[in-house]
Amino acid sequence: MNDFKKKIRKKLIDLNFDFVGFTEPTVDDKSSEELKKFLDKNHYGEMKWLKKHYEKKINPKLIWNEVKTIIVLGLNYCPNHNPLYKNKINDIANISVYANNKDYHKIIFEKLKFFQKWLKLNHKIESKIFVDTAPIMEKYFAKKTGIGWQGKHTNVVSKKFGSWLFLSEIFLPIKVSFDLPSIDNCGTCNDCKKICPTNALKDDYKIEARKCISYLTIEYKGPVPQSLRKKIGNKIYGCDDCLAVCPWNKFSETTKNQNFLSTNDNKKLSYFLNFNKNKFNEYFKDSPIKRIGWITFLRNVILAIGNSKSEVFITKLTKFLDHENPIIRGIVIWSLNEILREKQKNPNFFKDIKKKEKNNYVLYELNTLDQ
Ligand code: B12
Ligand code: SF4
Ligand code: SF4
Repeated sequence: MNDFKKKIRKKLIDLNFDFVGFTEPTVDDKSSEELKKFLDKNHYGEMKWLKKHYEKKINPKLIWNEVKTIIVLGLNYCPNHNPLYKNKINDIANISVYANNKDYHKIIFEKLKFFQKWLKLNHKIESKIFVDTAPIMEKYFAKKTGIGWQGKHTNVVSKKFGSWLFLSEIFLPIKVSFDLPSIDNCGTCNDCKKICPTNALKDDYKIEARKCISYLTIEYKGPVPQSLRKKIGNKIYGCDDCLAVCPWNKFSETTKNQNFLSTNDNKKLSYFLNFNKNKFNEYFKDSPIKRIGWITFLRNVILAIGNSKSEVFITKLTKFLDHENPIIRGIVIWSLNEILREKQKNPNFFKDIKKKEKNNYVLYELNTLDQ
């Protein structure tokens, strides 16, 4: 390894990155084609930016013409427990591992900025830094550096860190010797595909994002498709099932970064139902959850409450029937019906609501109740 590469690696390891790899800024034909197929099938749903930036994705020079080397960084965020146990506790608000404390984008960005200044000051080299902030095929470049391989759940899996890695990149305008890619170690394992509640991983190494709970609870703002609601269970933000079941996690060690360890664990659904917009913004001010906004968060909480089938929520949910937002009224109707149907109570409950309701979508929810 040349001296300069050693210096860069040391600096980044000193900044507590767990992996530092170097690769060339080109995308091979196979991966460009696969991304194109994904887009042509509309598997991206409402994430229209994925389609819009296709050309940049397959050619990093369209992001920065000077780039000659991509440094890929991995940061271990392995939790101190396997999060799968949470799926079974109906009344808890199940938040995915990456969102249970500080926003990783901000934490990684600070480190990258520090490095960028150091590089300029000490070596007079300009650079560009990214953490999920540009149309870069982060997993593809990660795989090329040898950090791990793209598993059947489509995320990068490492022998050392399992599936718990955040990725980020630095673009350099100089060529530094490239590392070697690692090979696929999924073998005959299909655990991630089997566990996926919505069958979003039907085909090996491909995801139908529109069906993924992470997409439905984070990216998608509309009414969650009725056929997928029950499969979401108690998940109110993201999903980790396919990551958590991966057998390679057995070699991973709990993250040393306190900012990634959970501070939210096992809060009840009722805790969040008592929030309002201000409380939401205040409570999640440093968290990635803030990005989805109060209404989408409330939609998710109410949906999970429907899946809890717990009668204790009936009075509180009823108050949301007058909510100004139709998405909220629609999901309240569905959730109340799930709870009331379970208890075989009051089949006429929704008749009066139907008389008052004017919104077509909410009327659709009312007309499709199967009690
Ligand atoms: C859009 C997006 C999503 C979407 C789509 C998910 C996806 N798998 O792409 C949604 C909202 C569903 C999502 C969910 C999650 N995400 Co996300 N997401 C992204 C984002 C912004 C872009 C990814 C992208 O371009 N996807 C488009 C798909 C089509 O591309 P692809 O997976 O790279 O490759 C596909 C094709 O090209 C093709 N393909 C390519 N080569 C080959 C070769 C062969 C042989 C075949 C058959 C196919 C094939 O198949 C692949 C699957 O369709 C990246 C950040 C970034 N800039 O890269 C983070 C990123 C991928 N997400 C991340 C995380 C952590 C998550 C979640 C775990 C969050 C959570 N807990 O809820 C889940 C995991 C769900 C899952 N199983 O993927 C991390 C993953 C880190 C890692 N270790 O890999 C990233 C890299 C962010 C980061 N900086 O750390 N995410
Ligand atoms: S994150 Fe959940 S819903 Fe999405 S692919 Fe993985 S297991 Fe399926
Ligand atoms: S669970 Fe199995 S198939 Fe899925 S990524 Fe991990 S090793 Fe590969």
